[in-house]
Amino acid sequence: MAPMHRLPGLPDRGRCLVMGVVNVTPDSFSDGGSWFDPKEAIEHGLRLAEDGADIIDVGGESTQPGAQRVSRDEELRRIGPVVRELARQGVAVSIDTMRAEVAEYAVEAGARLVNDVSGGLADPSMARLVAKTGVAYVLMHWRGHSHDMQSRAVYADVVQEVHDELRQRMETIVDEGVDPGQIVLDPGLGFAKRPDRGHNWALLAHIDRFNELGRPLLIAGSRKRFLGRLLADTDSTPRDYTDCDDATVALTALCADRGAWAVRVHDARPNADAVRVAAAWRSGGAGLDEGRAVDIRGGL
Ligand code: PMM
Repeated sequence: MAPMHRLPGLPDRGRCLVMGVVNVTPDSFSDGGSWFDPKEAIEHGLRLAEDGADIIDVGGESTQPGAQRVSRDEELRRIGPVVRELARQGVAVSIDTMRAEVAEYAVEAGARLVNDVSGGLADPSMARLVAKTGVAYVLMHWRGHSHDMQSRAVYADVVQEVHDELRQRMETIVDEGVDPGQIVLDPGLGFAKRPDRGHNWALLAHIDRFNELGRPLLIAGSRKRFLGRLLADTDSTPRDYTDCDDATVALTALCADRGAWAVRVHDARPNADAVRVAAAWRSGGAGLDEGRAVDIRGGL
């Protein structure tokens, strides 16, 4: 069984954590445009926390396949008020950014986790910033920016290559001064992974291999295309992401049972239920008083 990990500044609830997504973007894959207004984004973050999300991940740049980059100033304008207000209200905020300057601003505004989908490759200053602040850091497997990442999804053995590339990135940022205890690893479902080649399912089937790297794992499959493809109609039309939340919950339960540290999801409540079911399942009921919840609800 994978060990439970403690990360600086983040909750430890003895179970898989739920990270709720707030994309302050007009163009993210599943919630782009929904919370583009800062007030609505803040309300949405608070609602996710009330629904049981332990961490709220705020992003100002879409990374869906084909997406173009936004400027640093625009990214700051989008995430600034949202990070600040959620942190002020006691929420554990994660900043989803590839830019060290944005991460620095967010950490000063109260963010407790830097979620970098590029694993430090997009901005050479990122490792230094993470080392300097001591903040927890998600290092995701990444092969290039979204505009052409799917052309880089060429693997002889996807599990081995993602594993080795993650290990190498981890060694590099540790050489640059990051404490290994700050690092969370993420196989990067959907990022240079092709739904029609089974890459995402191969990675999920081998979560144990990634646990062997000795660091907590974040898994982010919520509403992604490989789920829509799995649930395609008889005419092969992929199911729309709006109808993939039940599949996401199933994935959450399986990842939590396999020892994932956290899952990143768009809909908090059913996934918060799923991680509690998995915790009880894993423990065989140990520590559960009759009639009491597995643990206190996260959030506020
Ligand atoms: N995926 C998206 C955005 N941020 N962060 C991590 N660590 N891992 C991911 O797989 C990941 C991420 C894209 O999904 P969205 O557009 O639904 O937010």
